[in-house]
Amino acid sequence: MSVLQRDPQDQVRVLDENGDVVGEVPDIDDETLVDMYRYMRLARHFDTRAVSLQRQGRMGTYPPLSGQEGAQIASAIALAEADWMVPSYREHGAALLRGLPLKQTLLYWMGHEKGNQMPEDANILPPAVPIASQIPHATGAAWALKLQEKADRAVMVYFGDGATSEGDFHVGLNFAGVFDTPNVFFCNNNQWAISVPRERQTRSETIAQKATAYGIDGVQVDGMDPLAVYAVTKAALEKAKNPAEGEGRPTLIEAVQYRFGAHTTADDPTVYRDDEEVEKWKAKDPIPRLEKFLRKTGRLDDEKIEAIEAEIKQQVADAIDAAESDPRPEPSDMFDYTYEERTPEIQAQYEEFEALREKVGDEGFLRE
Ligand SMILES: Cc1ncc(C[n+]2csc(CCOP(=O)(O)OP(=O)(O)O)c2C)c(N)n1
Ligand SMILES: [Mg+2]
Repeated sequence: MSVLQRDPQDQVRVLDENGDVVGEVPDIDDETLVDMYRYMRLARHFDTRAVSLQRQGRMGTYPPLSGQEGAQIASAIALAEADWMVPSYREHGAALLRGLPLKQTLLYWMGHEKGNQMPEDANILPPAVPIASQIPHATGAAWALKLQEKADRAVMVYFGDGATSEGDFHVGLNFAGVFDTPNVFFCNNNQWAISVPRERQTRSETIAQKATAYGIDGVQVDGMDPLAVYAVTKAALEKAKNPAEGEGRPTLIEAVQYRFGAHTTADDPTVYRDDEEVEKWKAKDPIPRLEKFLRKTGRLDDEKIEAIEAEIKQQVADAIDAAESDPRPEPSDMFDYTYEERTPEIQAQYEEFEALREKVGDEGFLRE
């Protein structure tokens, strides 16, 4: 029986907090398991360095992902090469697995238009900041695949718990249900939408249960348990592409997790949540959990971990060097990439901007 055939309240788990097996371990080879761990460590290290760059004034704003590595990496590993990923703004780890270099992610948050240019063969859309706007895009992309008779590819879209209160969430899921599109809707329920807690977001007991109203499958998974996330995502992707007789293609996954850090570097979470709550969730940290499992099962030891640590430090340092040695963008670049030709409004804004730039100079823009 598929891991998806269950009550939306019945959370899928595979590993407990000590890395002991409490569910069904998915079929996944040793190399991929170690890779999963390596990418999770890489995402955490990247995150720490990115926050520090912002604090040093070397980057604009940055949304941290620590705590969410299990959900991001394990779900992205489940994608097949031809599938598509539609991210929000926090999916730096997942995007890396899709082939978006860390340098690009850094450029994006450094305010460089180049950071929006996705590699052509990576099957990934650029980050979406307007909350939930990417959900109908993902449904549309999946519908297009179906119309082109390419529904052997799925589209997985990430969004947060807060996004489920937006109209776009309803539009995307309702359409997917009616048109039976090859979609996986992956909700990273990290308990907070900036300072708004999960219980102020919806009266529903779970987010997964919202799927029922759209006539699609909904499943809740422990989002800090990478093996459970992998199992659920893999099953949902397979069903999207190759449903059994009478099965619908789309699935809503609610990955229950926690963001350890601030919403973005512009936020101070200590004003709206207690340290105690943070500590409680830190005990569920996906990285030590997978590490314990891999050590206990003989797939990882001190020596391998040291090699991984050295490798990821170098990889992140190289990405930072590459991003910082890229020539600074032209300030007027921001007017150039939304439309093929500037609209009259954008042209007027551009002219006003250039006149001001002429008057105060680029240094003047940086003064408060
Ligand atoms: C349409 C829209 N409204 C408001 C905002 C401001 N905003 C940015 S992030 C955010 C919270 C989103 O929370 P959630 O969907 O849970 O995602 P998370 O940041 O927790 O990953 C809000 C309200 C926005 N970007 N877009
Ligand atoms: Mg959230």
